[in-house]
Amino acid sequence: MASGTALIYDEEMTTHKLLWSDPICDIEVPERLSSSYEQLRSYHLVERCVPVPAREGSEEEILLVHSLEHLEVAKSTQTMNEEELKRVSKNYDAFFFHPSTYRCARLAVGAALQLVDAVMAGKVHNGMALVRPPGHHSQRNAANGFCLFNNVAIAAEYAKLKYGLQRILIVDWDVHHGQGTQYIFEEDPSVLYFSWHRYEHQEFWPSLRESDYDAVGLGKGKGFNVNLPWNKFDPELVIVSSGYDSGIGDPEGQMNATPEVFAHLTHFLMQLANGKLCVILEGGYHLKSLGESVCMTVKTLLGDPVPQITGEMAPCLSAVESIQNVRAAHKPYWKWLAYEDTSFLQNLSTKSHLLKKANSNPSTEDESQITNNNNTVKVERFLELHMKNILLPMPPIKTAATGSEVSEHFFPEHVQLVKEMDKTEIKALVSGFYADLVKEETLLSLGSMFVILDKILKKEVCNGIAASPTAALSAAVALRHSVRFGLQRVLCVFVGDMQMIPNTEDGKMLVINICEKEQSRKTSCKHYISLNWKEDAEGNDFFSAVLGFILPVAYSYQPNLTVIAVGPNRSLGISGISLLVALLRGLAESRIFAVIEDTEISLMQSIAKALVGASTPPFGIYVPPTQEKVNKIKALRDQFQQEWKMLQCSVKDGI
Ligand code: Q9C
Ligand code: ZN
Repeated sequence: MASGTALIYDEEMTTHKLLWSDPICDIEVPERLSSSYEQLRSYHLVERCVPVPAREGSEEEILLVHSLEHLEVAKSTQTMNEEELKRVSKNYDAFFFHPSTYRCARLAVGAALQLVDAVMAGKVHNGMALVRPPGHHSQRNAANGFCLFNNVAIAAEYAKLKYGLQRILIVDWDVHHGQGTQYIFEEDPSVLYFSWHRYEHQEFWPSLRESDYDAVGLGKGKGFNVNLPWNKFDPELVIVSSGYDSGIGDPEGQMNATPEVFAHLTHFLMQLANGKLCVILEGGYHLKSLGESVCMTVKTLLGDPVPQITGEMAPCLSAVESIQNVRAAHKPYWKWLAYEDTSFLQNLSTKSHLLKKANSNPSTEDESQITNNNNTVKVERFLELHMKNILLPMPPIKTAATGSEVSEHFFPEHVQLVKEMDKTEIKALVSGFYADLVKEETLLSLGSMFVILDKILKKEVCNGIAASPTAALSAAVALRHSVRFGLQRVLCVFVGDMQMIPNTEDGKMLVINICEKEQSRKTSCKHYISLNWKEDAEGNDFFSAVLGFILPVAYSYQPNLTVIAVGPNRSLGISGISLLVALLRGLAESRIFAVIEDTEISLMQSIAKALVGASTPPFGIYVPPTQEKVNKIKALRDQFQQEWKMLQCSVKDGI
């Protein structure tokens, strides 16, 4: 299996630059590339990546997407003087030519194709290409928004042609809508284009009607132009139009995404297409913010722990409204959305943007605007302090496991086997809590549990896995031990029959119990949630519960540690549990302790794989959940969305 992360950078792409004064274009500077690369170097990320050289994209490759005329115009600018360059540039919205622009744009295209080749040939798992000029605004016959050739679109066409792919997902998280990419694939059902972008009801550039949620694609491509993640299209390759202009301090996007947000976006996408992920740079104009965000992306691609997102975990009304609109618009095309309550669309008479204009409150507006054009110094200070908190001390990447039951080869590399504790030590540790429940013969297994848990708590390892003859007891002891150690919030996911539910009253634990049988215990407490779930025969409807309920609750809670316990009579298959573990790595700085009932030993290997960050196996054809299950999730959501606010993003029917 492929491993490693490719990094493509070629200094030559810094030669493209603005020769005259133009206040719209002057943010797209060469330093965007060079300083991002420097930042990667300073975090020692460059040396951890596989260097892949850029190359020139051929004319033939460019013509996969662009017209001959466009190519010829671009080519002709190589020998032009400044006056002529200025004149040609004026023909486009927000673009500038330099004599080296054509060469750089061909390198940018070639870099994207080199990345696709490295990933598809299995040389690496994933990778990132730092390129200029960017691509996603560029159209068949026009340069636009700093873009000459559409690097990502060409990469997708190339992958289809060269590798016979039939399903490619393009995710565009640049702050601007990639209208160029939308136009190119509008009628093509083999490429799903997902973009999220600042829109401001068409006020925000490129200010197009067709950037709205109701642009769902044309003809055969209907349903394949989306603004909503997780449609479960089961792509074979994921290409990211990776703009960082929604980042904090960005003069163009004027939004406030902190660098770790990009770690989470990357982490989500790494679960698709068996991890085949190509990240290609688009926008991002605050040099420091851009550099940090690029580093966060590359670190995540390398499999490092995912940093915690800070701040209030609650969506604003306007965000919820946008998400609901996209769901409604796509309902005819995606089975997943078939249970939507579209009446919501009409109910939107409240139109949050109108409300906001009517009673705009200056004080809160000030607060949300930590940044604007003239306090880039503040942003720099903020980032310096903030990133120090996030990156130091360097969290360990290792996974710990006990070696008693299994041989070393059983686990993927990077798993560290630990020694057990002796009985007296254990006895000392458990005395004081649950001591009466702990029998002599279970002491030993608690011992290995403690060794691993301690390593996690002391941050010697990132996560760990232990087998236990009584997983429920081990988990309960582990929870108590963690809280005693001083952790404020421990998320605990129980799968299977768990006799022993710890006391959650102090609010320092949140238990989500996934079990087959209906629980008698009433779930009135917000820190104990029972999710009654039995996977369907193919075992791939659990996705909806994970994304529609478990993750939003977990992200709202912001745990410091996640404990996952798998007991006997589990109602989930291996792939469901692996998916759960892989996605839970997005929380608690990836700190996870997994304890598995020793009758379920066949799970150990795949859970260990998910813990070290190896990609999850593909899920096969997606099966939408039954109406009964949808209702189940809906009921839980209604019950808990006031407490766990991220549930509001998936509120109303369906997922
Ligand atoms: N007031 C990329 O991020 N800005 N392109 C126009 C008009 C153009 C952005 C502002 C922004 C182009 C790749
Ligand atoms: Zn942009």
